[in-house]
Amino acid sequence: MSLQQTLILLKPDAVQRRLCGKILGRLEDRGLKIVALKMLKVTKELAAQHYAEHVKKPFYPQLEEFITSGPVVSLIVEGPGAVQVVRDMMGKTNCRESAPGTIRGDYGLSRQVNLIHGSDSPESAQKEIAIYFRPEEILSYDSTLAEWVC
Ligand code: RTP
Ligand code: MG
Repeated sequence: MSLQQTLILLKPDAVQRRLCGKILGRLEDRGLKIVALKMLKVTKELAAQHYAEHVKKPFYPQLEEFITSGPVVSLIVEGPGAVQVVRDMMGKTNCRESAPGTIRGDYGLSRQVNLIHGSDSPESAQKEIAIYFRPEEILSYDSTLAEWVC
């Protein structure tokens, strides 16, 4: 499986509920490597760019209101098959239908207020990474200190 990068957002509910540390911990525990990370407020323009496929859907006004309602944490993680690995860790869109052991299944009950976004394909990942990060914000590094930590 090839090394992939994928775009993750810890949505406003994750920030407001102080769950970012737990969610980032799960991603790191799985072995995914954080190569970019920042906090920002999603504007209406950014929301429309990110969720272009949903802009015309009936639920978009609520999605826009939610995703622009407070700061998010945006990050890129890297790993073998990272796009699908993260999607599997997230669970289903509706938290109530998400299996225990997934992020949405363990921390959420809502269909819309669902803690985390992850790119749904390698193509979406490339597009979303370019929306949220400039190339110089994405770091390339070896984990040479890992042996010392162990
Ligand atoms: P995301 O894009 O945020 O990672 O979530 P997803 O792939 O699991 O779900 P998607 O279908 O792409 O929907 C994007 C976000 O829109 C909200 N949503 N509300 N019927 C509804 O009320 C509805 N459907 C979707 C959710 O916040 C979902 O994550
Ligand atoms: Mg999606």
